[in-house]
Amino acid sequence: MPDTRTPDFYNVESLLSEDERQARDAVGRFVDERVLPIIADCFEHERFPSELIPEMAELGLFGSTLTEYGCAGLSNVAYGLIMQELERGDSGVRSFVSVQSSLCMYPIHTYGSDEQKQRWLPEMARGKAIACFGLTEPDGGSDPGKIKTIARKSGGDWILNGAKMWITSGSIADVAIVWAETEGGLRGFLVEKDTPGYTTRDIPHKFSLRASVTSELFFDNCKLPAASLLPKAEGLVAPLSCLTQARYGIAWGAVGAAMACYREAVEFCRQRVLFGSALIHKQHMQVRLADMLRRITIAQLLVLQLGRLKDEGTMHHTQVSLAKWNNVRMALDVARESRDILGAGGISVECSPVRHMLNLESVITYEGTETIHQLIVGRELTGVAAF
Ligand code: TGC
Ligand code: FAD
Repeated sequence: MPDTRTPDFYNVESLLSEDERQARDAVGRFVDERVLPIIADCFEHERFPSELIPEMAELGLFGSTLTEYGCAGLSNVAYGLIMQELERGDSGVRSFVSVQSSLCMYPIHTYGSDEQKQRWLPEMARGKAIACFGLTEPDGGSDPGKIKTIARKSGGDWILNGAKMWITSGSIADVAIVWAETEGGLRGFLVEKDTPGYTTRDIPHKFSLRASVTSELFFDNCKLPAASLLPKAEGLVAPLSCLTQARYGIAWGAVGAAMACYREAVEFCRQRVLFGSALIHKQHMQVRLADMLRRITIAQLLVLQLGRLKDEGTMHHTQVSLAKWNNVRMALDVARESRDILGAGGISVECSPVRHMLNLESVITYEGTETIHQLIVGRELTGVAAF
């Protein structure tokens, strides 16, 4: 049985349904048996473990909250727990599933034509087709209302020009969901990988999310058929609605990364004897561990209530911003604290906190930086946009 519960200081377990526990524990087993044994090596050698894709598909992890087209139709709380377990393994693995599910299958399901749904969703649910989401551009990601990628109408086709940067799964994707300005406003397009004029280039030498593929995308006069346009996605609200789905999963995922770091720190403190006693006997160490537990407990309760609101259909995207901000900041602080508690050994790739800490530097930046989420909440409470 995987230990998917430690820490659980407020008995969050008692608030979960049997289905939710089962979904979490199935993914917990997968993470323990298949991800954790290889992930340090993947991180060290900058390799995404693509061999795990078929097993992730078998577990129903792609598009798991969607209905039909081979998707599992799980609750949002179950989805959150899945994200928690995946990120207990590594943010890069969670990121892959987030992008495939929340940023790519969700917009096809929500904004796509029947043909687009039939063409892509079953293949994506089976992990046979991989997708990426291109919104961020080289000149800045925080203000997607000002993107420069352009799609121009040419007869019945579209001609796409521009570039995207920092795109998860970019070079391994069979299809890219690309957001571009048109005469009629911002629209989304499905760009298949063999489209002439579409090229990708991986971004090397990352010190973060090393077990994840991150790429640039280039569009040089790409001719796209009319059927590549997502017909129901009009304006900035469409990509932002996808971000809400992914940010929701990240808020849960961050809890998993923090749980992993906390556990490693507690275990180390039990074993390490200094000045005549194990570190758990030191007052200052107990305060540090207690403080980690406090932060994790608050984050666990925050996402559970967020998930319940999402499942009842009353969640607002500004509530997701507060959770993404709080939980990723919490996880980054807990990872850094755990790294320090492990002493010199804590800088080794063999210990997970330093890997989680470095990964979380990306997580706190992508899907809206911490500042952007603070400003989103600030706008909600004052009515004044201060971006
Ligand atoms: P704004 O006026 O706020 O919004 C325009 C319209 O959209 C609505 N809206 C949202 N709807 C759903 N979800 C959200 N999160 C929404 N945010 C806004 C809004 O109500 C409005 O609707 P309507 O009907 O009134 O038109 O637009 P703005 O230009 O002022 O936007 C401001 C801001 C800063 C909040 C927005 O631009 C923003 O969120 N920027 C951050 C960009 C970002 O997060 N990029 C992420 C790229 S993808 C990524 O990082 C993937 S990493 C994946 C991985 O590996 O896991
Ligand atoms: P900028 O927008 O240039 O921001 C720079 C700094 O200015 C930040 O500190 C920011 O907080 C601050 N700032 C911005 N606006 C304000 C303001 N109004 N007031 C004060 N400070 C401000 N994007 C995708 O589209 N798809 C992906 O799959 C994807 N995957 C990613 C994977 C990784 C590993 C990483 C690191 C990023 C990924 N991104 C992806 C991009 C990510 O969404 C952007 O990095 C993020 O939105 C921030 O954009 P930026 O890096 O251009 O920073």
